[in-house]
Amino acid sequence: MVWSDALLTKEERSKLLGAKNVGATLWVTGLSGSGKSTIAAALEKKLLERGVNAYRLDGDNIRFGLNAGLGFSAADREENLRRIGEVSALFADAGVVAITSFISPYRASRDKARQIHEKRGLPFVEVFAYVPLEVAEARDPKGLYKKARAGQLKNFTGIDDPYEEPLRPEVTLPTHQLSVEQSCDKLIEQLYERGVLKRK
Ligand code: ADX
Repeated sequence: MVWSDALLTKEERSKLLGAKNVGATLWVTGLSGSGKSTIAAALEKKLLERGVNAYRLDGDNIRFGLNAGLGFSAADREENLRRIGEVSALFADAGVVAITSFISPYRASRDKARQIHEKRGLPFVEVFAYVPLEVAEARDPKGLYKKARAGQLKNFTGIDDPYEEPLRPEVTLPTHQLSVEQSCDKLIEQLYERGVLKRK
């Protein structure tokens, strides 16, 4: 099979769309309860309010649809993230700022998503939503840590399943020390630095 290229560059596409940005993916990774979805939702709103076309791909939501049927074994998580790597690259290629929020516990899966983007010249920003496990566990917004500790939920990330911390994330957000506002500001700054948002 042969890849079929568009007839325009991403700059030309952005110009024709009258966009204030070029497409990119912000890949937010972190433990359950680290604040990924909260930050993704807040950032999406802030970007849209500035007229930037942003769209969230959220782990919980995607598992209802595209990835319904996938569980939490290593193979299923890998497939979950493989698909999201591809889908986010399509969004980014379409000129959207895609914001993914998946635990994405394996370095190899995140690196693969990065490669897909870089191969196609699409900006990829790895964002580590960092909190110590104790903090995530104390937050326990869905009561899942409690279940995992009680042995009612197996293969729960951070308890009896691994989380491989990013080695060189472009942005680290210690969400127990930063407000949602401050986290969003850091991400917006990063988008300017990467040339995803244009300074006028
Ligand atoms: S990932 O590991 O494949 O990236 P994803 O982000 O899609 O995970 O889904 C994580 C969400 O699924 C968690 O926020 C939690 O609500 C739910 N969940 C259910 N079972 C597990 C589990 N065993 N480990 C982690 N999350 C789980």
